[in-house]
Amino acid sequence: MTTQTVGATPRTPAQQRVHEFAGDVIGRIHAAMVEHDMTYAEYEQAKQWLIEVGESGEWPLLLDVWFEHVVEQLSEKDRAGSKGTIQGPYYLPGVADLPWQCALPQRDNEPGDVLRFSGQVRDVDGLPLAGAVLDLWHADSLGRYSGFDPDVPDGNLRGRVHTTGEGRFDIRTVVPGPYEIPKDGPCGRLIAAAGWSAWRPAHLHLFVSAPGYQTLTTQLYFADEHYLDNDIASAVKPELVVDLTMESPEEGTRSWWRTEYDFTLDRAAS
Ligand code: MBD
Ligand code: FE
Repeated sequence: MTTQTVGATPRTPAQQRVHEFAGDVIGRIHAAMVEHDMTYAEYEQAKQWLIEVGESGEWPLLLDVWFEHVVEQLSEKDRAGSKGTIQGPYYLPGVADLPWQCALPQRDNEPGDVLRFSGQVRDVDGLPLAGAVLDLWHADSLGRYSGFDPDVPDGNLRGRVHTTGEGRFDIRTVVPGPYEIPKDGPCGRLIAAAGWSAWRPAHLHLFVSAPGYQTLTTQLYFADEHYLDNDIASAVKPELVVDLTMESPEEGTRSWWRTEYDFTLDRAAS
């Protein structure tokens, strides 16, 4: 792309980085338009689609589905602790504070199988961490997030779990369902127009934090589930896929799924 400096003033280093990145992005879009011989009708359609992405509020969805994984993978090289992955668009702050052994807020008769999720937070040397918090959020068994789906009560399946002095937690929730990008918005229309899969595999979202340590942003997925190999958000890593085992210790009691996962955190940069 041809660009001009403003007058004869040399660019500052910050301007230079914007110039190089934004200029490169614009130039690559030009190249795609040329390579695919874009028509004027297609240009008008693309323009209208982009306007609708904004009007519908789907920019966070679009960016986190198609772009966040790239910057997340670039950020990985600075860390030695547990694998992370993208945050996605559905985190909400200010949820219920919960003790180390707890049930996430849920409806009476919350649909889905019961899931017990336990483990420990440690540093990279294996030392248990005091004061660790798991900020957890996930979709219900039908793939719907509280705070974003009007059929799910606020705060459902979200909580800040305060671990024991040795970083332990034991959380009862339900197994989430896979998530489908909404069909009625511009992202869904693009997916349908291109013939792509609109699904993310079922997952739990977590921020794992402790004083003096880098907060880990991650997700856990379930072995043998659908869409692990074609996540539309490209956010699955093999280290994040956990096994579920069925437990039902007493005759006549309802059984549940169990998974265990230990998190290791990197020290904060001092
Ligand atoms: C999700 O639930 C999600 O986690 C991401 C990354 C994108 C869209 C929906
Ligand atoms: Fe999600």
